[in-house]
Parts: sequence; structure tokens; C-alpha cells
Amino acid sequence: MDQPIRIAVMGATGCGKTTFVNIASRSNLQVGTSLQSCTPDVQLANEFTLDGRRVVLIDTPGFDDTTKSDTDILRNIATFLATSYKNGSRLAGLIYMHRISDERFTGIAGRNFKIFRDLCGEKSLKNVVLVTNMWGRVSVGVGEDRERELSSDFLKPALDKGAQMVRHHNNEQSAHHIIRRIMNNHPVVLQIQHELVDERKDVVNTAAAKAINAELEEEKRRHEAEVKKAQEDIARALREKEEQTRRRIEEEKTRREEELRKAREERERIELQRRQEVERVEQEARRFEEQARAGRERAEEEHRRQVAMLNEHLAAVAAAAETARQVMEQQINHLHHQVQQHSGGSCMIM
Ligand SMILES: Nc1nc2c(ncn2[C@@H]2O[C@H](COP(=O)(O)OP(=O)(O)OP(=O)(O)O)[C@@H](O)[C@H]2O)c(=O)[nH]1
Ligand SMILES: [Mg+2]
Repeated sequence: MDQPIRIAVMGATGCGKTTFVNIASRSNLQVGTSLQSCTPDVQLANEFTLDGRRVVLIDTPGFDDTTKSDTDILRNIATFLATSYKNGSRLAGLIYMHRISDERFTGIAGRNFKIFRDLCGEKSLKNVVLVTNMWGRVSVGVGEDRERELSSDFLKPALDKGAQMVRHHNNEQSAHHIIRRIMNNHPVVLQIQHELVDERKDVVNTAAAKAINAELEEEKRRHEAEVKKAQEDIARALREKEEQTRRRIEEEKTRREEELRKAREERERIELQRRQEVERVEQEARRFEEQARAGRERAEEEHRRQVAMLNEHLAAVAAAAETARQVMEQQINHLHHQVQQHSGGSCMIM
């Protein structure tokens, strides 16, 4: 009897893998209801028939699990794939699910897809269908814009190597339409199966594990770069603060110096005014003194002149008195002489 067609469904945690598997296969695998990751291990859905072919879908735990590391998830998927390959079963293809409602494909979504690509290997990409779901959560315009961006940018390298991109509308018909896209492919050997079984590599040395490590390294590097940048920002902020403080002190110093200069100029101006005033007062005093001295000299001169006049007058009076005295003395002598002559010498005038 023919082997059933086996298709693995992969993608980030919570992207709707189990829901897709349940709808397509009418299984009842547990679907997540909270933010917690749901499917812990690889699990097989009920076998179902599509276009007369038996199909088995393989549900996988999602990367970016809330409780397990990506390395643990990879180990889980890798172990299953290696065992199946050893047992002679091949995958007809892989479905990689992505929520169109996710705003970006960078960061975690981009990292998950890189792990998936390294798990498949380039040659298997023609057996891959990239499924976008959750279209009901965005407007048609936004969804179509994102779909265009995905196909022309993030998913382009995979599409160029033969991967297909299909929308899923969360119903059985849509799920079967997607499965039909790969069910007739030649089964593939995934890169990780080749690495683990043919090359006997340990899972940690596979390309997918290296992608995880590279991503961890990159995250570490990014983290270190962020820490370094934060430190630089702090140092710069401190320098700027210091510079601001220095400038403020400088401005304060300049302001104080300016105030001091103005105060000094004001003091000098007042001092100059005071000296001019003193000089003016001294000049005034000298002028008064000069006037007083001239007045005094004039008064003395007048005094001397008057004394001289007085002396002259007194001398004239004295001379006149002397003259008068001499005249009187002559008159007396004359009279005396006359008396002597008349009395012959016996008559006395009493
Ligand atoms: N609107 C909408 N919701 C969906 C769709 N597919 C899944 N969901 C919801 O998304 C949530 C997660 O779905 P799951 O199928 O458990 O996702 P998963 O990828 O299996 O998650 P893990 O097992 O944790 O990796 C559930 O609440 C689903 O009902 C879809 O196409 N449209
Ligand atoms: Mg699940």
C-alpha cells in the first residue's frame, strides 16, 4: 500500500498551525486559547483522503515558544524528522504559516523564517507553501499591502527559489486548496534530515541551529551594542550637562564681571564728580580769599593814606600853633619892651 502524503506545518507559536491542521484533517488537536504556546511536541493529525490520496498532516510546536527555547523546539522537530527519514518516510512538502495580521516580518518573525529556511535547505523550497492566514483580522487593503511587501521583500528569496505563497481563509476548502498545491510534489529530503542522518551531525551543528545561535549571537551583539549606546548616551548626557553647567557658570561669571565693571565705572564716575566738585569749591574759596585779601589791602592803603593826611594836618596845625606862639611871644616881648620904655623903669603894669 502507498505511503500517505506527509506534509509538515510550521511557523511561529500561535500562528494557527493546529487550527489549520484540524480544519484540513477534521482532527481535534488542542488549539491555543491564551497567549501561552499550545502544541508542545510534534504530533500527527488524523489521516484523511483528498482527491483519492491519503494525507497526513504533521503539526509542530512553534518557534518563539513561551516556555521552551528555540533550540529545544528545533531539537524536537529535528528528532522527529530524522526518525521519519531513517524509517524511509519523506515529506511531500511543508507549509509555513504567517499571520497577515502581524504588522511586521522583521525581528522575531524574520528570525523564525530564517530557521525554517535553514531547516528546509534551498532545494526543498519548491515544496514549500507560505500560507498567510488571519485575513479576517485586517482590512483587505492593509492585508494586500502587507502581502505585496512580503512577496517583494522578505519572502522574495524563497519565492524566487520555487516556494509558493497562498492565502488561507480558515475553512476546509481553503486548507485543501493549499494542500493540493504540494501533494503531488516529489517528496523531498530536508537539509536538516540530510545533516542529521546522512552527515551524522549533532543537531546543534545543523544550519538551523546555527541560525538560532547566530540569531542569539546577533541578539547578544545587539544587546551589547544597545548597552554600549546607552552608556555612550549617558556619558554624552553627562558631558552635555557638564558643558551646560560650565556654560552657565561662565555666563554667570561674565554677568558678575559685567556688573562689577559697571559698578566700578559708576564709582569712578562718582569719584570724578566728587573731585571736580572739590576742585570747584576750592577754586571758589581761593577766589573769595583773593577778593578778601584785595579788599584788606585796599582798606589798609586807605587807612595809611588817612593817617598820613591826619599827620600832615596835625603837623600843619602844630606849625601854625608854633607860628602863632612865636607871633604872640614877639607881641609879648614887644609889649614888654614898650612897658619898660614908658615906666622908665618905675612904673609896673599889674
Ligand atoms: N481569526 C483567526 N484566528 C485563528 C486562525 N487560525 C488560528 N486562529 C486562532 O489563533 C489562536 C492560536 O491558534 P493555534 O492553532 O493554537 O496556533 P498554533 O500555531 O498551533 O500555536 P502553537 O501550538 O502555540 O504553536 C487560536 O485562538 C485560534 O483560534 C485564523 O485563520 N483566523
Ligand atoms: Mg499548535
